Amino acid sequence: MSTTARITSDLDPFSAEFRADPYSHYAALRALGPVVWLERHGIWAVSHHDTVIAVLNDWQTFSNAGGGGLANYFKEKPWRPPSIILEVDPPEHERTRTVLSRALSPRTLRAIRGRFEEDAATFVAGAVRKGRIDAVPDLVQPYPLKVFPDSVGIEAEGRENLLVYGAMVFGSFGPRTPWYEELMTRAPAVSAWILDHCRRAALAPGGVGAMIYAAADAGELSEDEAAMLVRSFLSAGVDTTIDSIGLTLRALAEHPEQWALLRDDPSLARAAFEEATRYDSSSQSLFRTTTREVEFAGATIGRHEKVMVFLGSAGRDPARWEEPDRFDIRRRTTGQIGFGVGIHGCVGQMFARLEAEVFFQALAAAVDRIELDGPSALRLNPGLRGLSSLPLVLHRAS
Ligand code: OW7
Repeated sequence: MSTTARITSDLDPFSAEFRADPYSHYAALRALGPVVWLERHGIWAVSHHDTVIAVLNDWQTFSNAGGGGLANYFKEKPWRPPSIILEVDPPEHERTRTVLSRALSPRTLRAIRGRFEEDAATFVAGAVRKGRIDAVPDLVQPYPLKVFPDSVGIEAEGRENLLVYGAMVFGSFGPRTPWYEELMTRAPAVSAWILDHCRRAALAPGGVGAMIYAAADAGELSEDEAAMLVRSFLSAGVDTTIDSIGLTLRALAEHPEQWALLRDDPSLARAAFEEATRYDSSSQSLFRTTTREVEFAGATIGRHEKVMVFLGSAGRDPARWEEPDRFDIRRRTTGQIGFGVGIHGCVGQMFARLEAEVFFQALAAAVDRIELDGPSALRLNPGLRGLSSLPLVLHRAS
């Protein structure tokens, strides 16, 4: 018989207080222990850098087939057919992952970079001309919302559906709140638009979406699987990059000396984004579901239980990072896991890095100084951390 006393906490990672200042709550969680039972939701929390990595590397025990969010697909019906890359384990995962990795490979990125540069320069020029902006609607949202669907090969009309759908996908990672139920009243119409745009005929030739259908033509996927993988692009490709670019911009605006480093040496753009992904990742947490009872880091976790894994806490763990709460774009960020790690580590991370690198290089070339022009606001989605507002004044480079 096991006599392990479980460490419990009444912290609610989905509460407004927690989300407003997750980092102080992570410190409290880490102090309680590497594995803590969150009694409010009946789930386990893993918050230390080393144990987060251990969970993510043990896919046999900590499965993705139980769903990417709080909902337990071993016990509940999913809100949509599960993702065939995120919400599956090997061996099924291997084939779909291979196709998506190839579509998002360095060769694709080399072909796309020039268009990213043109679009970034255009959006940055517009924002600089305006000077006083809300950076979220004026700059941070429009750029990914153009370059990502352009790359996939989605028509220009109706792209706002991508934002609503993304909100649903990541909203579904959290609890069933009134906010979620209200959002989901739009699910039938928005899902129909999304699925329509996942069809072969809806995708422009030469795009990343068409590359998925080329894999179907080569016999690697069925036609339905190709549509489901395009759905994964449209689920995970837009909000994530909007939020991570927004949080990076805020970190730079709040640390003028770091902005000055980047402005004086735009080759630091990639490093700045990487450090921001450690410091304030748009993906703060994700879920695994146990396939069996397991002894893990001093706790006995039962079979088919949900484990909430805090990437955002791993990035601030003082056992791994020196002065973890300091934003320092010259830091060595090796070991940064804001994109996750292991077989489900973000398949689009090179794409996201390129988008961000090009964006911050364009900004560094055009802007001398960034002035905060009021408080920023977080957006209310339990599955992603990001901003709904970031008032700034951009002072142009002379
Ligand atoms: C998908 C955790 C990021 C995701 C998120 C949401 C949806 C999907 C993947 O990965 O549909 O594959």
